[in-house]
Amino acid sequence: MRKKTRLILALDETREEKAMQVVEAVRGLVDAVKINWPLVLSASPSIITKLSKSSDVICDFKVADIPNTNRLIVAEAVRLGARGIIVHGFTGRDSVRASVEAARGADVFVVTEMSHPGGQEFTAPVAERIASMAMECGASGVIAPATRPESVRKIRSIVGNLLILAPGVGAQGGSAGSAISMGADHVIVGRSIYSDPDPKGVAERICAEITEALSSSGKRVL
Ligand code: NUP
Repeated sequence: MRKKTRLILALDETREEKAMQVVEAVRGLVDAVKINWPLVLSASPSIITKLSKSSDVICDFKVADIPNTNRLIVAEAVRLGARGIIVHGFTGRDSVRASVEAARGADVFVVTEMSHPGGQEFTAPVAERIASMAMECGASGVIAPATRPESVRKIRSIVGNLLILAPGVGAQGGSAGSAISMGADHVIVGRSIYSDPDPKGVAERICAEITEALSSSGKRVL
């Protein structure tokens, strides 16, 4: 996936017309658009194809099933134009491997620790095991919580050069700068951008924060 601004838009806006306006407003400021069930269910799966004509689309379907069902879901998402897909890791390595195979070169991102408070209950204790399993299975990257930068740091020490995408910035309380400083490659931001009257202005401010974090941690801005 492109690593230009390192910002990924989480487009959970369910009004399709409004969603498309937000995409237009932040064009050039985001490396990818991540969509989830709210928009896919309200607009129909063809929204994947529509968005993929102008952006890299990540389908955040948190696929969590037996290998055969994972394979079918991932293959359909890729057929519709997804450039990446998010799957759960707790289902085990056979399900994650099946997802990577079905993706046929598209990126598979595996959820480690979830960003909301409940993420500490069951996902945090197994996050590091899931991260190393994701590596073994050939995933392109993992999802780690911007709400707990220390967890991002731990996951980075495990996954080497795999991509880390960090949701939880803004509405959930996390900061883009801290997540990037702790080793995230990209931050995922939804409500703070699409619910704001000035999505472009918010995205610009987040991009500036990312650039600042990258330069103060000595990483090159690509
Ligand atoms: O652990 C996760 N936390 C999380 O928020 C894994 C995710 N995939 N997400 C998704 O990121 C969530 O479903 C939503 O689409 C987005 C965050 O949106 P917001 O809290 O910035 O509005």
